[in-house]
Amino acid sequence: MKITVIVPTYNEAENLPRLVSVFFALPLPELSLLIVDDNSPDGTGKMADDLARQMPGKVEVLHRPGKMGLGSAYIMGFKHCLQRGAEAIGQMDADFSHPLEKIIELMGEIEKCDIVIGSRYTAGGSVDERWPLWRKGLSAWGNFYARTILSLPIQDCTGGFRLYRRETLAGMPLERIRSNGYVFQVETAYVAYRLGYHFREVPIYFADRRWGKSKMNFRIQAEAAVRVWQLPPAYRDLHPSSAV
Ligand SMILES: Nc1nc2c(ncn2[C@@H]2O[C@H](COP(=O)(O)OP(=O)(O)OP(=O)(O)O)[C@@H](O)[C@H]2O)c(=O)[nH]1
Ligand SMILES: [Mg+2]
Repeated sequence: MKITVIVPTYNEAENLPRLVSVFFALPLPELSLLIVDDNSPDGTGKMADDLARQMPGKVEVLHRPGKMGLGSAYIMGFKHCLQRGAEAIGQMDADFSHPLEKIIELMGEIEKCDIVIGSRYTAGGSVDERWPLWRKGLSAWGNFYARTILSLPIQDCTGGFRLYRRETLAGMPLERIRSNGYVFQVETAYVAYRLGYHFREVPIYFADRRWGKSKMNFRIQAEAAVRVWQLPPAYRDLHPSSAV
């Protein structure tokens, strides 16, 4: 199976080279990486180009002119992967929060469903004990909030470690997806749920970032709180037979 994992980056120079070497040390010759960089001031984009030159066919880079948010970076990446004929498309953060080796398990599960979620909140999943209490609470509350309002059939709807079948993304109206911060993960999960796609969750341990700075801010939180309520009316027309 030809699998491309998309990694959006903004100021991840301390993480990216390390991430690429750990990623390609996995015993999975069919994997490739697509980096979507937003003209990071710390030179992450240039680093990504160097890695792409060293690993042709394995690492590819898309550049955008400035920081435009996670959501639109993923949409651009999804469209690119679909055009290039990827059979499964993954997504992952650049900061080692997601356990890379679990990709093997995600790949096993994607045979049996449409979307696999690397999940912090399913049985066996957890978050870094170094996370301050407010951050743990916010993440758990955010998940409960979105999951309950939207009746989502998954325990972790805000996480960014996922694997989609090609057909799943190809069936989703990607041009309608508007969220830009982490609520993008909720919006894509909701669209998939409305379309009747099947989810599976694989428990993961989510590690706090060790290098680089968080991009989390109040604006991203506020977007999430409001956007969740906008999703049911925005996607009222979607049902299992309306996959595009
Ligand atoms: N291209 C692009 N990538 C972004 C943008 N914002 C965040 N990212 C990347 O998206 C991933 C998740 O962002 P993080 O800052 O780690 O967000 P988080 O995991 O919620 O917060 P921390 O781990 O606490 O920093 C990382 O790989 C970031 O570099 C953006 O505007 N554009
Ligand atoms: Mg992070």
